[in-house]
Amino acid sequence: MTTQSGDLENQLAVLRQDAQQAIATAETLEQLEQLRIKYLGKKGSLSQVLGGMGKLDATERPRIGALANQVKDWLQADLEQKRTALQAAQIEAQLSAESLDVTMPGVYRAQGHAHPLTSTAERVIDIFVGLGYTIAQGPEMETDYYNFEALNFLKDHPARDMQDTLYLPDGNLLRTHTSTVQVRYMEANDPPIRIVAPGRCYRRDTVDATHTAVFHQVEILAVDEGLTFTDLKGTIKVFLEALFGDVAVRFRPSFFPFTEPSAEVDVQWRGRWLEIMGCGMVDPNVLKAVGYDPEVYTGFAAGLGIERLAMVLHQLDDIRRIYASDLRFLRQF
Ligand code: 2NM
Repeated sequence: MTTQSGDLENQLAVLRQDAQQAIATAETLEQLEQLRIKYLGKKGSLSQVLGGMGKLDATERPRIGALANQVKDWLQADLEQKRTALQAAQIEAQLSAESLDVTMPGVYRAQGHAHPLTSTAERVIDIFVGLGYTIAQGPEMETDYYNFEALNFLKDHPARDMQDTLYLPDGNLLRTHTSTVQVRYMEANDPPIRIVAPGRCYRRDTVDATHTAVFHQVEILAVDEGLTFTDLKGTIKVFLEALFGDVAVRFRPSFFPFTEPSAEVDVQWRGRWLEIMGCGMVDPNVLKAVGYDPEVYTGFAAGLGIERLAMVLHQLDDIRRIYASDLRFLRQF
């Protein structure tokens, strides 16, 4: 061994030790890359040591060359191992930084929902919309004509009494039913028609467990050639079964100024007969008033009170709860 080769061997040993130490303590992938460049790069330490090989005896070169390659392989292996370890640590750190504590209590957000009156009205409306009916609406302030006259109420009908109807100072009134909407719709449209008219109504009632001055109705109306009481009964049966499931339904003769014949409809619900709606064949006088020929067209109509229906469906005993805005009550729906 010459002095020069021994010197190179020494340099390689020192380089290896320095490099291995530095690689072992590198903390980031960037630092590791800097070390690769420093030791194994084109102008790195190993290249510099090998630069001295030119001065070696030809007999010594293979041995030193092989040793240098070995050092290079060791360092490359160390770099690779460290890179893998640092990458794993980086992923680990990222995962734990991004992890969610699924046991942490959530942020409470109050979740509102439809008022029982709204959801009850929507159930009724949806059933008729499903049967092909169109929703119709109209004003709450009405004239005597649309609320009574066109609907075949006689001039001295008790419903027109100041004690039953809320009149406005100008002679107009607050509608007592949504039949007003049906009259307006018939005036503006030719048969065949099928409409469902939901809306707020007013009556001059004393408030008690079953009455409020403001209440809500849904009324339906169909006018076409050849409609009969059988069509009315079938439609109501389909409607009530959609609402209550498989219930017994009965029709009792009744009277309304705007229908002839007229009937009250009862359902047997939780073992009792409950009056749930009114209905009838539209009176020819009503058809005449809107310009329909009663010799050509017949119609059927029905109406129900939403508050009353909500009370039946939810077993409420006092209509005033519906309007009390008591959250303890409303949250139950
Ligand atoms: C009811 C009961 C029976 C009704 C009648 C009409 C109209 F405009 F066609 F004449 N609309 N709604 C009617 C019929 C309403 O509610 C208890």
